[in-house]
Amino acid sequence: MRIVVLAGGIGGARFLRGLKKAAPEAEITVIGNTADDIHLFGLKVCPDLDTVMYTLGGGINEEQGWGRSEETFRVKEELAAYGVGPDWFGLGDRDFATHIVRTQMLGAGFPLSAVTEALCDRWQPGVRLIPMTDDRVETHVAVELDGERRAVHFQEYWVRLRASKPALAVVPVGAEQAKPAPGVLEALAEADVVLLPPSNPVVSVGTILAVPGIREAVAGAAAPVVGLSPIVGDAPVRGMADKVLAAVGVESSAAAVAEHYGHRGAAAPQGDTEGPEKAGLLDGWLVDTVDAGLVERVESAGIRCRAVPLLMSDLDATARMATEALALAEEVRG
Ligand code: FO1
Repeated sequence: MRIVVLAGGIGGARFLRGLKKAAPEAEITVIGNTADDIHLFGLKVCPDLDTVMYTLGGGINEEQGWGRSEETFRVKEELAAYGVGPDWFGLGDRDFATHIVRTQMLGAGFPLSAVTEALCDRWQPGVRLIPMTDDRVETHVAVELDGERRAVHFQEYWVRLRASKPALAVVPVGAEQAKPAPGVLEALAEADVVLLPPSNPVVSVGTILAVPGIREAVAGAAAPVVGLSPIVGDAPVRGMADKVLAAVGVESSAAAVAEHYGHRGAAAPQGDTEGPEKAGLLDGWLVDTVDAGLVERVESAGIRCRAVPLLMSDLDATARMATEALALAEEVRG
């Protein structure tokens, strides 16, 4: 079975570990978000690609969900001693090696997709990891700082500001000019199942869908499309999805996120984002058992909905979620 997953960082990576356990025979292709990417100290850092690669390859710092295990920070300390910033982004010594190899290969003319494949040769994540695009896309967030509206890089918003201020706008800069990376559209066309994992619907899945052609490829896929809510109760399981959901006019609820993605048979509601009508994506949607009361509302939008435990408390729990998602995909397969 060929499964394609549009994944962001920590939530998506943890889900993928469960999916691999639930479907060990499946051929999994991950379309990874690259709009979180940041250039630091002359290096290109790809947080979401690295989180998937390290998590599935066994090198992740488990409690953080990002960065390497057994990390040290000598280089970071030396950079600070030179007064070279920023100091708010925790790059460890082992992690620096990944960014050095990546930047060296990019500098030699290899596209990000080829670089990612080369890095995965070492980590053997057990999935095919393709960046959403080989072109540069970076999410910037508009916030009010010192009384004026400023655009900051997503990582500065997320890490330095801790998403402590409302996001007035979230813009994947460069998305309009970006092209899907080689293999992305083919994987979606050939998929037997397409999954939207519990990643951030705005700054992870949303940015992947912002690359021209990808949203249409998901909406037009022969495969059933099933998503898992990143919101349980009225709060994100992890991260600060609610902060950026507000920026696109979506309430922080499992039903609102499903409506935001839209039902595959219809156009997705625009919310307060302008622009051309967007194709709806979902055939099925999983909400947590605490949100069982929302099943009817999601189904009234034409999206088949089931309430199952969605807390990825351990590998078995995550594998059960993945199994439920695959079962729902079979149920809605037209
Ligand atoms: N997140 C933090 O909250 N603090 C950090 O210092 C930090 C450093 C960091 C370094 C490399 C990397 O790949 C990820 C890092 N992250 C950090 C997480 C990152 O902000 C998020 O994983 C994604 O961008 C959101 O999914």
